[in-house]
Amino acid sequence: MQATRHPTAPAPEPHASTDPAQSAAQRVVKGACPHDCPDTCALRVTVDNGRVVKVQGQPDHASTHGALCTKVSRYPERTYHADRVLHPLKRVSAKGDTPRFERISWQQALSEIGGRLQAIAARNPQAILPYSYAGTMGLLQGEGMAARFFHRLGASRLDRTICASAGGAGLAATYGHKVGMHLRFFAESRLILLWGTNSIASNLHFWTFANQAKRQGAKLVCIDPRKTETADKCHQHLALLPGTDGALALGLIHELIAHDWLDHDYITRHVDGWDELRARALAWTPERTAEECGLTADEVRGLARDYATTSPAAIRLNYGMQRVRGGGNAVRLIALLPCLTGAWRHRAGGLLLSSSGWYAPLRNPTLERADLRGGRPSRVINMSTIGDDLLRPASPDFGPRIEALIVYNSNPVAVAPESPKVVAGFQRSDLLTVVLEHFMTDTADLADYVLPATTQLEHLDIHTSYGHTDVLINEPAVPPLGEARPNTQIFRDLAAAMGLDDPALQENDETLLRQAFGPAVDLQALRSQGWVSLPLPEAPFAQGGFPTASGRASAVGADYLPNYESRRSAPALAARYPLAMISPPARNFLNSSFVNVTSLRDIEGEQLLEMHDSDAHSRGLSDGQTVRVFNDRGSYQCRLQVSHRARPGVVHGLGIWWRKLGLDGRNVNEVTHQQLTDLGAAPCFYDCLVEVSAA
Ligand SMILES: Nc1nc2c(c(=O)[nH]1)N[C@H]1C(S)=C(S)[C@@H](COP(=O)(O)OP(=O)(O)OC[C@H]3O[C@@H](n4cnc5c(=O)[nH]c(N)nc54)[C@H](O)[C@@H]3O)O[C@H]1N2
Ligand SMILES: Nc1nc2c(c(=O)[nH]1)N[C@H]1C(S)=C(S)[C@@H](COP(=O)(O)OP(=O)(O)OC[C@H]3O[C@@H](n4cnc5c(=O)[nH]c(N)nc54)[C@H](O)[C@@H]3O)O[C@H]1N2
Ligand SMILES: [Mo]
Repeated sequence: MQATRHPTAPAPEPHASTDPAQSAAQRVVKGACPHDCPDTCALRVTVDNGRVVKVQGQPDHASTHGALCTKVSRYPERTYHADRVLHPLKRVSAKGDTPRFERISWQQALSEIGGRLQAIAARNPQAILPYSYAGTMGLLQGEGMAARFFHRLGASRLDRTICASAGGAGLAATYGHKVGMHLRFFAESRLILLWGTNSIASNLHFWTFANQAKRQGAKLVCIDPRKTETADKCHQHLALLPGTDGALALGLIHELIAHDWLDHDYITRHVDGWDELRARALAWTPERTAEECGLTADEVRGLARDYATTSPAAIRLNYGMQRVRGGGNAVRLIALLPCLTGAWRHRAGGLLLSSSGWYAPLRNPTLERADLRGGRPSRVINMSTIGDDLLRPASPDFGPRIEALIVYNSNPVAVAPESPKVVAGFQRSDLLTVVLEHFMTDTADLADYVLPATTQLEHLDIHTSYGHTDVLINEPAVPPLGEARPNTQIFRDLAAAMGLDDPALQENDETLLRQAFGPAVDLQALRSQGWVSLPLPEAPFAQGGFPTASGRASAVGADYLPNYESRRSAPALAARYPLAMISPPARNFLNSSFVNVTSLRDIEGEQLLEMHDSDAHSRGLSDGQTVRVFNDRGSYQCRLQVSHRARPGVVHGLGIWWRKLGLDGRNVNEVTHQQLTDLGAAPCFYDCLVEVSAA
């Protein structure tokens, strides 16, 4: 299988265009949005006299469709921001104190860091830990060279669970991989369930297709505790309680059975474990389901009827619903719905949570060179429990204490759960922390060394997506600013400084680019058009053929698990902290990225807590007042917004602010916990009880 230019795609633009409307000094460069978002847009970057003046969406890339979100259209503002870190920095103040750094040369930075890492590695390389996530989703500037470096060192490995591993594991347990419907066929659906997704804020280019279906008469139903801007635009909004999605799915299955709305032929041929699931679902009457989910029995019945009797019916599931104890199983139960009704028979029916598994057969598994580890043992640290793990002493179970942390593409001090422990860990004076960054984030503030990294406009990369199925190229538009270097280069330089002489640690970005997919992607087509599409069937599971060992979808063991922290599972805790808190993305930030871009922060205003009028009233709180949000783990202050977007009993701490830009130097993760989900060992950000009082 080879990914090539789509046969119906327009003729490619030349590599650097010579649009007559542009001045002689202007060039247009093909890029890809690097951010952690399902849309992975194709970018058209305009460079004038060596400076990027405009970033736009490529008009002929199907899902980008010439449009960018507000954030990424401001990308030049981020790249040329006055606060960019453009030189290596070394800490000169103690870790609990106001952070102060001095500028040093690359040579000094590399030799000091290299020397300290060598000393630790000589005792036990597993005391060294990489910490990274999806600050860039590029295959090169992500783990491309970093993984080689850490494998060669024999460092601890990081389990990258912070976002999607519960849902990913749920999807893999059900379908065999992270695969689903094609984005474009949502436009032909007659019913779309937008389940745990605020598409208009965080998956805008999906919304275009949903909106097209809506204009052609489709019904749109939003299933989300919060009345989001997406819910405003759907025909119906079901505001269930956080973490009860698995119960809702079982209640729907109950109705499919009761009315015999099942596709028995599809189930017999393509589903394992149906009898067992059927028995479990029969206990979930509409009344019991409604009671668990905080809905009415008629809402449950109506949803089941709509879903079973409208064809084609599609589900856009997103990761918002799996950040709870039972998140993995909830994904399993929801992913089974289109198998029970046979919705998969149609190309506009089925489900999409992630499309990333479609790339797996084409990816070159050796890009990251796990062989460089050479059979040495590898301890695995879960990134979601970094708070606890940084504070853990050496022990036979745990292994060596973490002595060095190298952070890139992530801002754990702001985004990891239970910040009081994360901060205490990063403040350890005996911990060596090196942070590769664009800005002085909360994490960089606690570093020993900060190394200036390039942004997407300054480096080469190649991208996959978890919302569509194209491969994109990102050509550098301008040379690195100041003394910034690509992540790949920083790891090559560190390897050289440490005398690690394996040639794989010196391969350049062009070589890595060729290796990322090998012959499976036509690089010439990729570079001339900017993207290539994977050749995939339109209705992937019309005749079954799931990428499981048996080729059948699996219902074996899928069940509902209530939250760790809820009225039902923890009544004593709920008596003290009666409000369920979720902390979904703010529209104009991307996780904690863009919080320092003034024009975007001005739109968001300040850190907000949305609360229903009745909850505010019973606490004597009023709109606009400063409040303290707290539980046994910690507290933070923010501005109260009495809002119709909140249902009674649920509050929304919109994320993810830089701590230092919060009212009291803290953010929402001060109160979240480090317990892990049922599948995939992910954090439970939206499984969290709090109380709120006047500050
Ligand atoms: N603008 C913007 N876009 C983003 C991001 C961002 O921070 N800002 N983040 C990016 C990232 S990292 C990711 S992983 C993706 C997807 O990121 P997601 O976290 O899936 O983001 P949303 O699509 O906003 O979905 C969250 C929605 O789920 C709802 N929700 C919370 N708890 C529950 C629950 O228990 N059940 C149900 N049914 N719904 C629940 C929230 O109210 C919210 O509206 O988006 C990406 N896109
Ligand atoms: N309470 C709560 N917490 C959450 C969530 C939530 O919904 N609620 N969402 C969770 C989710 S879904 C996710 S994905 C995580 C996200 O957490 P992270 O992956 O840490 O994402 P960001 O906060 O955007 O931080 C990414 C950092 O990478 C840097 N960066 C970007 N590109 C590059 C590059 O090329 N080189 C280098 N060296 N650095 C780069 C950026 O400047 C930025 O500071 O947060 C999680 N935390
Ligand atoms: Mo995420």
